[in-house]
Amino acid sequence: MERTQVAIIGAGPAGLLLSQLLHLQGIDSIVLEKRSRTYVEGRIRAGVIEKGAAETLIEAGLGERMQQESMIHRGIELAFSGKRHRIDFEALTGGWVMVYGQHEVVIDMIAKRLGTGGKIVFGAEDVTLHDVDSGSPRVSFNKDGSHHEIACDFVAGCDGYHGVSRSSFPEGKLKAFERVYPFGWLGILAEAAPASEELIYSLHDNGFALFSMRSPTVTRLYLQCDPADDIGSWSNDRIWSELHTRLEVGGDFRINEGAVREKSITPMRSFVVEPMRHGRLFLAGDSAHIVPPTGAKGMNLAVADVRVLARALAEFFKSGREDLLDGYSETCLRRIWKAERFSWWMTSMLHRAPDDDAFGRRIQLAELDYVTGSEAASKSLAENYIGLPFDD
Ligand code: FAS
Ligand code: PHB
Repeated sequence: MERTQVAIIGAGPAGLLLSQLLHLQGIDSIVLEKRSRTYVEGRIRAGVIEKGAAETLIEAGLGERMQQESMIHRGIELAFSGKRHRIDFEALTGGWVMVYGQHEVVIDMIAKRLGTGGKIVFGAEDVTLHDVDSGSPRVSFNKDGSHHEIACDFVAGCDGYHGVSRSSFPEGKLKAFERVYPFGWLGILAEAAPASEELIYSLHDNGFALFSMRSPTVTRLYLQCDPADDIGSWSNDRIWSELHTRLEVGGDFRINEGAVREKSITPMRSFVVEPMRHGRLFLAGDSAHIVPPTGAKGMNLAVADVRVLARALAEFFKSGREDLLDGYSETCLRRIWKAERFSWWMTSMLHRAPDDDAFGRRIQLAELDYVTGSEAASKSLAENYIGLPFDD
């Protein structure tokens, strides 16, 4: 039976960053990923990295290409009632965010781990956790037809919302909090030069739209749609026509069209489980919490969890201290609920709910008018968007 100090389930941003942070502390880990390397590196997801998360990646030696190829954004725009309003992060907070594709971050992390002797098992099937409430947990998996077992001191469940780790908690141990939204996001990646230098969040009578980007030649765009929609019912012409309608407000702004490289519909939910630990099993990232992407918090929360977990594990292995491990769940949940609140608030303020009435519409517009007209309110949005200070 193979042995490691920390068995990490999942090679997403959470699992890979944890493996790197532990490596920098001289702690051994093995990452088990059910998908192939090509699949994991090609999965289009997040695009906005908080200032603190970007600095964490750079400090961990994962920021070289990111610093060369990413874009620093010092503000965003909110569009409603035919006008666009800029939220100036720099003037309000001195902060910024970084625009760099999540799959680029994952590519950099995998290259770094494998380039420094890290162990990542791709194609690990039927991952199963054993004895996580004992002092000697084990993880088993199948690969290429043979069965494997790993003995370890801890298991980190970084396997996302649909992973196996959360369901390894004993019945009744977990408390779940959930809000499912009556709309989804249709997202496209287009070979088109971004027509705006900053992101535009738009509330239009037809629904929400988001103008984002990946590079000087690639635009990332989202439309509010019915989560039950069949993607086949959305032709590229229909998508572009809706994007022009919902985003081209306030003067001479025109979005550029281009070849659609990727298009998908994502349902939207807010989800948190408590606690995030059972015995020697610790959840981090989407395995413990989901936010609707309107606040651009998902990947950033994964980074925040892993900072706390890596430090707690390092202190345990160095000095046997258990207090940081015991405080892991509580420390992370404080930040998670603030990010859940911000993401729910951005989502409620910027989407048309099927059941909203005329009164609700007026309140929504008044909220946007207040947020964009009050320094205090726009500063609150800005400080949440760029990322609140880390508690760890
Ligand atoms: P991940 O889901 O990324 O990784 C989990 C890994 O575990 C996967 O590779 C999976 O294959 C593997 N796995 C699952 N089950 C397993 C098993 N049984 N055995 C082994 N491996 C297993 N967040 C932002 O911050 N900003 C954004 O702009 C943003 N936009 C988004 C847009 C979309 C369309 C979506 C879907 C999400 C977006 N998010 C955004 C959120 C997203 O980035 C997630 O929060 C982020 O991927 C979470 O990272 P992980 O927790 O590492 O989980
Ligand atoms: C993205 O670029 O994919 C993106 C940006 C901001 C969001 C969500 C997604 O709020």
